[in-house]
Amino acid sequence: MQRRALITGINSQDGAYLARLLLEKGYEVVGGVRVGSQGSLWRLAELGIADRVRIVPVELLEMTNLLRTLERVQPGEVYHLAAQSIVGISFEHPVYTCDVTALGTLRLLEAIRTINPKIRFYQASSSEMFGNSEEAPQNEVTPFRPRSPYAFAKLFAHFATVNYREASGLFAVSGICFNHESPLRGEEFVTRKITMAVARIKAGLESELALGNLEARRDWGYAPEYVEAMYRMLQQERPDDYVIATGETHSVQEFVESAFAEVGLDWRNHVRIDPALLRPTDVHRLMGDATKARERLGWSPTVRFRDLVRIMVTADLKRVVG
Ligand code: G4F
Repeated sequence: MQRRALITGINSQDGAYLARLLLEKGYEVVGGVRVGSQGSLWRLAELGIADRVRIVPVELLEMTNLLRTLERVQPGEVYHLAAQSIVGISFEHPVYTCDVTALGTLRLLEAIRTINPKIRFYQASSSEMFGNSEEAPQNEVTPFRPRSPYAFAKLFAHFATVNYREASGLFAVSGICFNHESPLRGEEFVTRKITMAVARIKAGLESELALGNLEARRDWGYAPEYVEAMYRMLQQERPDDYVIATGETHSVQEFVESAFAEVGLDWRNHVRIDPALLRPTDVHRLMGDATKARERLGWSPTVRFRDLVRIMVTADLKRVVG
């Protein structure tokens, strides 16, 4: 029988790449999007799979909708990617962020327990949960020190997943993914904001890029490789949690330098620091240790930092100048 997966947040970067991967593996893919967000399916269109997935409305704030959706779709696997995932915005909307990202996950777990506890569940956890960890690199046993409403909402969802696995016996896994980027990343995140600006500046459409904290360091990987890890986590014999990361850390400034260098420009002539873009509390340095994923899932990243910058700048140049 054909396997059926439900992806919440299929309109996101990861949702689109995961949908493509599952389709390649022969799955029937059903994608959940919020009511009113149907217009944001451009990523599926870019990957050429928009007409190969079934879209259903999924509202994480509404328990009855989740119950009905699971009853109707009857998925074997649920990949829960939907969230209020913009860290900066979570400081302005902490309650909404927690309602969607923390309680929304809890509602979904409850719905799975009620409708069919055999459904396999993937939770998109985040390296933001480590916050300003004193340990580096961070792995599955590193203590969490969240620094934003987004991060503590994700932490709630992470432990809800662990608890439903332990207390209710669900096949529930949590992928603690470090930052992962691609040409399908939204411009509200720093990497894509930079590469899009580089393309526009190179094309003469703009001259300046306003940024916040250039010193923050992140472990940036390539999103299509990260969705492969998500898939593998749900195919294991036993459910568990995994860190997914490259093991390298680079500053925002290094990303900026590399992106401008790709098109032969000096970033110092174009970048302006805007204090309004600084967060009340930021995470200074993230670097993951994905040893467990390598050993148990056979997963390791191949796209390195410079490759990632090049892929993203090249794609945005193509978008802007054709
Ligand atoms: O690209 P960012 O917004 O990503 P952030 O906050 O690390 O979170 C992303 O990765 C997480 C995984 O660790 C996900 F869970 C989360 O959903 C999201 O995908 O910011 C990266 C760094 C921050 O330190 C930020 O302060 O870049 C800094 N930054 C500097 N100027 C900026 C800007 N970030 C944004 N978004 N916009 C700026 O202008």
